[in-house]
Amino acid sequence: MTIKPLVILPDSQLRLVSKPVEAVTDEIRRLADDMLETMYDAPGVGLAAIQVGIPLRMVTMDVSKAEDERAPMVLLNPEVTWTSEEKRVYEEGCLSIPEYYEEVERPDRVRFRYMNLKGETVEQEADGLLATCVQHEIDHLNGVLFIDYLSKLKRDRVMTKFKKAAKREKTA
Ligand code: K1U
Ligand code: ZN
Repeated sequence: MTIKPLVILPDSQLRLVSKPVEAVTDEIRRLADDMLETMYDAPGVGLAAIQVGIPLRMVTMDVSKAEDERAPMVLLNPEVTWTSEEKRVYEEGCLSIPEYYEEVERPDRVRFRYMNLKGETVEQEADGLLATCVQHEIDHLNGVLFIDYLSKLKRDRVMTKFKKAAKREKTA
């Protein structure tokens, strides 16, 4: 298993629309292991493949609270199939936008469908952090970032900050 480098804002890869996973192969299983290891190391509760530079519709998540009881999830081609009318505000972060957190409003509950690593189709309902996280991760597959839900002023500020940081890194 390998910890992969994270793609960081303003990298344009984060705006790509990822391609479906066609079949569960050894390469996909290896990528799932690497993504889980990268997510736990960060640490984070979710990770989309594009955040490690792979434009495939693949997500890892673990929203379990106890550190000694991991509950890793690997979602291939996940889709939201239903959202509740009720909304919920959660302070979100993103491993591709380090140390920046803002409140985002999203549907409180969702139903989502995905293929697991056994090639089975799974449909499940989520609330709480799992509901927020799965929506955040599916957004990544479509090139959408949580800062897109903020005001233009906030989004411009964060973009400027990360563009400057990337420029400094280049000249260092
Ligand atoms: O996709 C990502 O960038 C991962 C992101 C997922 C997420 C977090 C919060 C709300 C929505 C989506 C993160 O994991 S950011 C880090 C984080 O939230 C966290 C880190 C350690 C422990 C608990 C949470
Ligand atoms: Zn993110």
